[in-house]
Amino acid sequence: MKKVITYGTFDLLHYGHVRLLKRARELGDYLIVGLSTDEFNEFQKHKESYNNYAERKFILEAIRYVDEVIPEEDWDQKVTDITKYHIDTFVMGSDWQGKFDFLKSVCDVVYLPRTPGISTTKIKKDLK
Ligand code: C2G
Repeated sequence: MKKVITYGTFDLLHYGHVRLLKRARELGDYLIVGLSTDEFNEFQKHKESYNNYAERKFILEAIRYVDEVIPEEDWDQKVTDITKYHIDTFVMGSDWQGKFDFLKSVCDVVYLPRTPGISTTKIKKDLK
């Protein structure tokens, strides 16, 4: 079984997120999402999500492309996760291009083109 992992906040889930998850899942047979906790968002990513961790996890688990959701609590947990979950491929959107190349020593690293014209920030702004 080919296992894929990706990480993110996935707040106010939108089609850009779902397109990422779909394409990530298509790279293997099982997709794990490392979901940023509320604390990680607040203190490490310095961004606040509209949906809290439990709500974001509930929504992600309803997505057909997602097989498992684990907490992302630290920038440095990726190598441990990749080993612990026997991950073959690490995936991120292209806005992270190159930022995780150090993981190439432990798995394949794939950056997928980010979906233009949609973001959680844009949704919040457009709804004001
Ligand atoms: N994404 C995308 N297209 C968009 C918006 C987001 O492909 N229009 C992708 C991002 O590139 C990312 C994933 O969807 O791969 C989740 O996006 P965010 O929730 O914004 O994740 P981010 O805050 O970038 O956190 O350790 C990694 C971080 O947790 C990533």
